[in-house]
Amino acid sequence: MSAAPALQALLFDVDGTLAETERDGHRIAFNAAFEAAGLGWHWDVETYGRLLAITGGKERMLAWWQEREPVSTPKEVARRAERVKALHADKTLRYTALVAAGRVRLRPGIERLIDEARADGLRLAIATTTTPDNVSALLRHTLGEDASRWFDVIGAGDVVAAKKPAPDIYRWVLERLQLAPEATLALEDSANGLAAARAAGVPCVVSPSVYARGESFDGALAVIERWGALGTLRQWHAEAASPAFACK
Ligand code: XBP
Ligand code: MG
Repeated sequence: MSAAPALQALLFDVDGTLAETERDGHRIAFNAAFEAAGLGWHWDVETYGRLLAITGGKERMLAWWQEREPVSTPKEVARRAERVKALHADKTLRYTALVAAGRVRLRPGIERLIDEARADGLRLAIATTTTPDNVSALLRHTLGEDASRWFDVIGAGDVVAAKKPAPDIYRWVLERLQLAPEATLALEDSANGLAAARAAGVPCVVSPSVYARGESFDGALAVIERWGALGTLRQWHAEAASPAFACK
């Protein structure tokens, strides 16, 4: 029986994991951008929940638009992508303003977990689909001015072409950390996030966000209601490499 590689880094997802950002943050910002652009679109809570299956704000808007008014010629598709890019830039400004106004709070237990991990000498990283500006704003306005510097690597948004559930963002982060996936542990809130971590070989603990409750989390090391102590995460990580876990 080979020993589990020691845990060296925690890889945090952002939306739904660090904070419940979607319903009262991103959704509000998308709707405000739609209104400002005079599009006559509105994503209610339920519609937005359905659209979250598509990761990435630009991709989500494009899928919505395509659903309502399909286009197919390369020219139309390119023109629409440009429009969505501008719309998304406006949405990002609106979202970061909401974060700066204190409208998004960390999920219970996250700050303590980060404090414990730093005190314990673990490395921290972020692997997210959301836009880099959103990550900086969230870290600054919840954890403090310097918080971005606590993370050795921040992998976010378009640095990879394929967003979660593709493993690319996890691979991108692991490469920069120069760590094997087994030496890390991902913290995720959704089935798409879990799939991305697992496809990169990263063991993953899930604490479902409000929109993700009811999803299936097969392959997770553990599924927990709220983020708990680092000691428990360490224990699950150590068990992950045991033959007993492999047989589960
Ligand atoms: C969540 C996402 C993002 C956000 C919106 O990412 O899929 O698209 O909903 O952010 P994760 P953007 O759970 O990986 O943090 O509009 O910036 O894409
Ligand atoms: Mg998430």
